[in-house]
Amino acid sequence: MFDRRKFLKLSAATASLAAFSKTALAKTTLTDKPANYPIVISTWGFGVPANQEAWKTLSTGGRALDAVEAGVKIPEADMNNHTVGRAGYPDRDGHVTLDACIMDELGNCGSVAAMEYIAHPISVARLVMERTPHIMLVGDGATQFAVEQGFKKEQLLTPESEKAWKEWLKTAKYAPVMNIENQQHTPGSKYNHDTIGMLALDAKGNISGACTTSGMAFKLHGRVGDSPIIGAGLFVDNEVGGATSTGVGEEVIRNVGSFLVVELMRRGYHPEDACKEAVARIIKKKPEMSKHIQVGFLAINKKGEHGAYALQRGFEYAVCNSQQQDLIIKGKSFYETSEG
Ligand code: SD4
Repeated sequence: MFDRRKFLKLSAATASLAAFSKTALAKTTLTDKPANYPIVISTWGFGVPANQEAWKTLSTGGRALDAVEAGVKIPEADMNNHTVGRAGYPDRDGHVTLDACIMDELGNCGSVAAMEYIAHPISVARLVMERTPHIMLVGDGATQFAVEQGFKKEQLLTPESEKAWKEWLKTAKYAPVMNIENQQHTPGSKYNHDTIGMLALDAKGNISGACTTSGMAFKLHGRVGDSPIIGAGLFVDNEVGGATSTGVGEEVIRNVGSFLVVELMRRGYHPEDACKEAVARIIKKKPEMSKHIQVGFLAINKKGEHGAYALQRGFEYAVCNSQQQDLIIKGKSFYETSEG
């Protein structure tokens, strides 16, 4: 909860931010509104079944950490989802490499990146957090750790993904051009969206988050995006709230996007305004590129207030609480007129 006196002191000290945050502050409710939790939110419409799975834990008094892990395992296992988990599209060499991270209310976190052959990277990330002194394992080391922990090693390249990859190879220039995927397939196209980022507040008001993806389709072998990077694709702070992102990870990493959103909320920004400012930073650094790529941020504060903002139209997020378990909210965007 906000301490009003501390908050005002902090606002005064951060003069440069204060001017910008005037509208944000006006929107932030500092009164004792009843808290809106438990609640779980996640990126994109396919977050609905993932949220509903998380809700089984949240609605029975379970921990947010367990909820988000169980929730994102739904799209990870979905054979029709080609951007998360086992049916994800491969990189340009035909390898399915998965990225995921998880973070709890105590600031513990775990992550795996560019991991092959394991269908549930989020669960491996959780075990990195709980059973090793490390935060991040990558590539073969991540796979080896997963196998040692009892995960099944399997070929993840499905016949459908292989077909899509071979189709892409017909026209792909085999050159390491940054974001070539996005030049060929517009933002929000079937190839390049649908990372799931999930944030939950449990009945105690504790927050956790999870983020999992197969990354940009047909990426360079070894490429890692924002999704497994704590602070970029996901960040939670139990004093403030949490944020997650989807879209072109390079631009999110460049701006340490999710950390930025949480820090803005710490200064009193409403979640939507914090996401909007993070999007503005991306545009400021890369104005031309920003017109042609998609990045979306999603955030929630400790009161359960949530919001999102994206570069392009078409971003949406799913919300689940005691009132409704299948709500989808359209995110606002900077380029309102683009095709999402
Ligand atoms: C990445 N952010 O690997 C992920 C991919 C994604 O919409 O979200 N695409 O950069």
